[in-house]
Amino acid sequence: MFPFSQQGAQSETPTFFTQEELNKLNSEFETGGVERIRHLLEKKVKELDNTELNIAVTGDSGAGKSTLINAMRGLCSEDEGAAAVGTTETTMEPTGYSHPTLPNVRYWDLPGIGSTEFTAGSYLKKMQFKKYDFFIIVSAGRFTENDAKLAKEIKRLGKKFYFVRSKIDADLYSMRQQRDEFDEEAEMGKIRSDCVSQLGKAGIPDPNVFLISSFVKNMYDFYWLMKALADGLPNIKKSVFVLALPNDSVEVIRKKGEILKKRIWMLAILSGGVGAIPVPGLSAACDIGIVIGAIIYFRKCLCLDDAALRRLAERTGTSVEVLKDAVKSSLLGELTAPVILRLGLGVVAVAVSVVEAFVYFIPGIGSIFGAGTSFGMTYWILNDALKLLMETAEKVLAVTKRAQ
Ligand SMILES: Nc1nc2c(ncn2[C@@H]2O[C@H](COP(=O)(O)OP(=O)(O)OP(=O)(O)O)[C@@H](O)[C@H]2O)c(=O)[nH]1
Ligand SMILES: [Mg+2]
Repeated sequence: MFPFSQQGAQSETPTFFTQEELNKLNSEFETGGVERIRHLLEKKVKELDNTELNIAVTGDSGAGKSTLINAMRGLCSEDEGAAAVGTTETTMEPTGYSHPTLPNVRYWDLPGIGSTEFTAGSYLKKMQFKKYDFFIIVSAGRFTENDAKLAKEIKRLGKKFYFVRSKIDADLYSMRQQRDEFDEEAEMGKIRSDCVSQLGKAGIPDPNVFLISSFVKNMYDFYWLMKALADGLPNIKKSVFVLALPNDSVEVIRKKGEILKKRIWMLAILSGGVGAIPVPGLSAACDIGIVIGAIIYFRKCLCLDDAALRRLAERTGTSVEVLKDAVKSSLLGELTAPVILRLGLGVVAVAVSVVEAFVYFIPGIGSIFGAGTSFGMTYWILNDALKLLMETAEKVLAVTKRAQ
């Protein structure tokens, strides 16, 4: 078995590499050491940075498409850059909305097929179906014949689709008002089986229908929808999708942490060795540019960039300063050499166990991450930074939840 193997790793997405790439990494490392794998890692990091994700959201006018897009982007309809909600303007063109910090992730608001004269086939052609990674078909009530036809055509063209029954909060609320006794689970079950049977009659057997509220994301099927969307994507796209999720739960934050952690060893190799720049006070050189770049990227993915914090502060009626003060994190401010230096202080003491992640991949590589090496320095600084930022993200979540 090759040491760089998918099998040896602990989690479901052990690396960002295919088996073939892992084999190549191993043979290159065996023959030429770390210098030989550097270019392969550089290519992989670029690929991770450049991977695009395009998510199509379609459904009739008023179904809740724009609201869902905002919810997935972690925005409220009042936030700057949010998709307009509740407007009567219907554009016939797909409208793209970028993720607030990860511009390669785009959400496309498509006009409902019902508001066009097109057949499913010509509709999809007109909407440039090829560019989307998957489709979300939203309905605020019964799914229509059109929805089913569209789903069939999407499937025929080799893409995935997901049915979303929106505004479930409003439905349950009005039912609750009308009855003395109310069983939410049972009512949701009825709505679900009603959707399933309508779609079944229209030729979609056993569809999975997600009952969601874009306003109450911690209830109903919102989480399960996000999970299904993530699980339906191939390895790298899946990680991009998860990193683009809003930090609605500790679980999401931890999942993001796992994904970001897998980048660290690659960045450490890229930043170490020849060309590494010494940071005054650190025992070994490390490329401070790569370190700072990575921390900024971690902040963006963990919704800890200034714009995200400003939105949260506004929503909870506080200020960014108060929010930052409440979570007391040195990594939310300006990233200077002394701030980085503080992260590096524990390095010598802990570097002995630095091999943890690498033994699974390349035997022998652990030695280059040892105490006092530039690779080890970067590796530990970034590990520390990520750990701190994840703790900060969890604190921010707790503070904002308390304030809501
Ligand atoms: N209660 C509740 N209302 C929602 C939800 N999603 C959307 N709405 C409301 O439904 C109305 C229409 O939502 P939009 O997101 O604008 O719908 P749309 O599909 O983008 O509509 P068009 O742009 O006209 O095609 C707005 O008043 C939203 O506030 C939800 O999950 N729960
Ligand atoms: Mg809209």
